Amino acid sequence: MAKKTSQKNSASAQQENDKTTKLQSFTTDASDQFMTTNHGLKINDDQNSLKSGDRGATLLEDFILREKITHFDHERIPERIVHARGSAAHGVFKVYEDMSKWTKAAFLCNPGEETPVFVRFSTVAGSRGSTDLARDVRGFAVKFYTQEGNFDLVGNNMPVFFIQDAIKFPDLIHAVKPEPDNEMPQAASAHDTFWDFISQMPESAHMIMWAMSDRALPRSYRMMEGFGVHTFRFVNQQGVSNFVKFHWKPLLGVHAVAWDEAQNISGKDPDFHRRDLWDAIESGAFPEWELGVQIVPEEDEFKFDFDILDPTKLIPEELVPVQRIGKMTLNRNPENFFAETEQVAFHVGHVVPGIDFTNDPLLQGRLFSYTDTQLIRLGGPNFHEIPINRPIIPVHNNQRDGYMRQTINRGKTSYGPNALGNNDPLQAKGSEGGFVSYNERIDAKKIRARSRSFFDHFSQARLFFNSQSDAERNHIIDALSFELGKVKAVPVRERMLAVLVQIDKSLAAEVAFALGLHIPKIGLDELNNSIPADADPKDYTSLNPKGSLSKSDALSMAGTVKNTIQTRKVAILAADGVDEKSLSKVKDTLIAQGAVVHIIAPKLGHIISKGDQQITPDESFLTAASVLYDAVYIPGGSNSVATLEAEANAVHFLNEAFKHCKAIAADDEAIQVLESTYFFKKLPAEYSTDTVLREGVIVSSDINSLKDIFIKMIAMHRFWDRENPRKIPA
Ligand code: HDE
Repeated sequence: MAKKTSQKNSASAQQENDKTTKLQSFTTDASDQFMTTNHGLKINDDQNSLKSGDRGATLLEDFILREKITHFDHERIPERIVHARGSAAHGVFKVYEDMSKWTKAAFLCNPGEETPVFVRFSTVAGSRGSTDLARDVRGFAVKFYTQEGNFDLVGNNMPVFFIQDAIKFPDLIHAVKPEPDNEMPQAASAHDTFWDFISQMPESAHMIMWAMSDRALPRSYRMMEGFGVHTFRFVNQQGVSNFVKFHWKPLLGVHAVAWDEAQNISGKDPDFHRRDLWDAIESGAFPEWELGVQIVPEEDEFKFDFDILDPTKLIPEELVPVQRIGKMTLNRNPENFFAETEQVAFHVGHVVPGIDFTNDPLLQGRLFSYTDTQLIRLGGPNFHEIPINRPIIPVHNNQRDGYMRQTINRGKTSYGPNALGNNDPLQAKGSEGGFVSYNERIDAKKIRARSRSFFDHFSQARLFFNSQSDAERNHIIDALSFELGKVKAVPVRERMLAVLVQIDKSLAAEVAFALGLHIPKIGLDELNNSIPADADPKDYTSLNPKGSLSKSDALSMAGTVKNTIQTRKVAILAADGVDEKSLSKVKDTLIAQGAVVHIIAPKLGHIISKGDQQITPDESFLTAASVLYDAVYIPGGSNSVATLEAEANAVHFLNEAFKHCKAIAADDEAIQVLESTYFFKKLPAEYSTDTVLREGVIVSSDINSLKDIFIKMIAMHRFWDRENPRKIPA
């Protein structure tokens, strides 16, 4: 009966690696197969249950019905308490150069070696079915299936965190999740309990700047940075340890959408990021990131004006440059969402020899949480046997049994030492690849307290705010005004203003204005529960304010990669009578440069061009929306132009594209469509390439130069200056 055993994904461009090949033995494909019960019995009628006569009751005997319904009743498992909504992909990682000077991790020492990876991106606060475009931190969890076991780099798209100590994590998450009495709001931090907590946690000030910035609204998972957040250790063969921070740098640059756009996308396509990742991989446009490391020698541990163990601090790239040491490429979509994306279990404690932990108190707490959470979520101690979680190398130990055990362990002994079983499995010495914890000296008193070196909560929040472009800074102010505006309790808003004023007076003043409030005078000790009673306010400043940076360019997205239009989505608005030359010249050039182009017409089916060609639109104005595209072009052709001008949806499309600061191009013949928009009056009368590149709108009869400039405009991504003087809500 088994005519086929397994089948690969449809897109041939997708790649296999050691892990995906191993997964094949667990995959099944029903093409050309008979339907069976879970026990292999062929089913002859899956439409009707077994009844006592035509109109009689269903018989308890119907084991086929019972099996089917019982399995269905048990299909759901608990969603992750955080990071419930996610999307994942397979890929590979390759190191550029031998890193053995710093670490003995074999996958970082052999430039020829390809290490399979599985990467899951996520939002944090929302449930499994919530929108991708929530204002939120994004998870960026990478499982490396190395020859020495799995290494999980369980990071986020922001380099710092809200709290310094793991003991506050349940409070943080209870505060941000929907409120417990009415389960509102979903996937949003804009509510009383979140800001009530944050306003009393000044240590979250730095992370709040990130979360209120456009970093919380990525254009794509493929266009965000990733960070390991904590300081880890690299340990080399000689046992020498250096501190290390991990970074992921996307080759397509770091790009965001506007807040108004994000809210619209949430309605038009809540799966926007999931679809974007899936489509890119299906089409062979494989997402790529470089792995970066910042390495700090042990002897430099105390040379910074912050504590490198404090997860609310980053190491500015200006102080310790990020070395790019390898590349990750995601080149294959999962076969099955539940089996892979949902059941994958990451753990910050999955390390390989050469990578070790530090005493960062947040990291230390995480080392406990990740196994614990899988026990309940995946239902028992054998979750490591789920195919996606298995290492690519064999597992041998004396752990046995438990729910859903799959491995059939041979032999009598499941203990050690054992003489009966030859003492197998053997312990591996360090020289044989056994993991040996870094020999850190510990000599301390047991205390329940916060180190004073963790007390400066505002210097890096200020550094972040000061490092933003004008537009990015305005977006932070708008985001805070929005979020605190949604808070009903005025004392919470006021306490938050008292925190913001510590970061930047103008920031606090602008938010206070939007809220119609004055900035209250509240002492820090009233704001911060973790401050000991004997604390002195001078403890809450930087350890070395004079040594601090005032600006770090790496913290702004303004200077990111802007030289490619690869995978950007461009809409071409057209109707019957469109000039096919004007359309195809631009379309073909954009596609040749790697953009995704959709023709959008008043209705689906086909349109007939000026030269009588039949063109099939990809979307109609009903199914498409400007917020799902990065740029828009209107080709010539008088009939098409007249139809679009009269089509309210086409004009709305353009108005929205302008409002969200996107590149807009029109054939000279199509200018009358632009004339119907609200922004036409704002455009400069005379054009030069310079004005066009500043404004992001081009109208020209010279299609050749139009397409070249349009490409530059799309590469720039957004023309945030258009928001000035801040009359456009975005
Ligand atoms: Fe997590 N986190 N976390 N976290 N985290 C989980 O583990 C936790 C933290 C991160 O795609 C949970 O398997 C504690 C920082 C990602 O499957 C849970 C603390 C960072 C993912 C958990 C933190 C992260 C998780 C929920 C404070 C960035 C999704 C489901 C001490 C460096 C992984 C699960 C995936 C998931 C606990 C803080 C990243 C409950 C206790 C900081 C990307 O174990």
